[in-house]
Amino acid sequence: MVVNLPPQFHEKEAELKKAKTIEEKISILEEMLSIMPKHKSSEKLQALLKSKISKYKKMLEEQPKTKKKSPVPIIQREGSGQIGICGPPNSGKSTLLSKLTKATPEIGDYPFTTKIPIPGMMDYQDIKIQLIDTPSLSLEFTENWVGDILRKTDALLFLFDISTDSILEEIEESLKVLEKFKIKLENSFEFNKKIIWVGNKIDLPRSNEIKEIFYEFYSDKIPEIIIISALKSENLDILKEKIFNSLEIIRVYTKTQGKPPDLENPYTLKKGTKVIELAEIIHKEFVKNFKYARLWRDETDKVIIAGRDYVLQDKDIIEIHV
Ligand SMILES: Nc1nc2c(ncn2[C@@H]2O[C@H](COP(=O)(O)OP(=O)(O)OP(=O)(O)O)[C@@H](O)[C@H]2O)c(=O)[nH]1
Ligand SMILES: [Mg+2]
Repeated sequence: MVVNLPPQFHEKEAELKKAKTIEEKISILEEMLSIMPKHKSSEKLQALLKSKISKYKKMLEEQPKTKKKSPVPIIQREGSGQIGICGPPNSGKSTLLSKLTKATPEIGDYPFTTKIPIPGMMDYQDIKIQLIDTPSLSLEFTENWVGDILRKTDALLFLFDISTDSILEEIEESLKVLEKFKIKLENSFEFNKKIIWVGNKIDLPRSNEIKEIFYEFYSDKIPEIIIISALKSENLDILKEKIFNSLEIIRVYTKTQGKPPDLENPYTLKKGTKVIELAEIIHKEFVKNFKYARLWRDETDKVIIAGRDYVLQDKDIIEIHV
């Protein structure tokens, strides 16, 4: 039987021959199917078109996905606090991570060496603090997931090169990225996160002169800056203390009656935590039956008798009585 096909059908047939992508072919074939007359005599042609469509759809499914989205890295939180190391390209972020932790990030004398976040654990006295090395802050290249990681940290360590002539431009651009990430507030020098400002590469001769330029522009905005050499491990002990202080945490050691305190595993708590809040963390029963706590402070033998609302301090030793 002869099938009477409308002229648009033949136009589409011509288009189909020129179509380059599978998607285009499918869409043209579907159009052809919709415009052709549906009756007994066209059944064969309909079936042919349908089988072509399903063949192309199958090809499409089997095609390797070339434009795979790169997975967003996730960092598992560990230790007593989390610090994000961020800043302009080539400032020494990865070098610093390698000096403060056992991590072995790639270090290069060219910008944008670091492509993925690298965590490492820093020992600070008897606790561990997680540091995360991140790709440098650039308006053009930094991906949004860097912002997600930085926003989740407890504080940021902003590391810049204090020996480079382009210090002001570099800091300016990084700050714009932090603004884009909603970490810096718009049109003000305020941040919704604690920032530790660190100038690196003090071992290089130009650093003394350039440090003055930095102070001229930023001393009224940034009250405290720590100057280090990551490469030569200069001032890293001071920096570690600042990192610990930025977390605003305290360590409290517990003891049971008649036994020495457990000095190995302190509880790390937010500054301002009360005795009863620690009791609740240790065991719910302690809250119900709490009578008082015996507390030792400042490494003296003097015993403090503390009630529920007594505010704990770093390095307190506590014995809870129920
Ligand atoms: N002189 C000197 N060079 C340093 C210091 N810290 C890092 N460098 C050098 O600076 C270059 C960049 O160091 P990286 O640690 O890779 O810097 P980064 O900030 O991680 O760089 P990106 O990941 O590319 O943003 C390397 O050649 C380091 O050896 C320092 O304190 N003094
Ligand atoms: Mg790096």
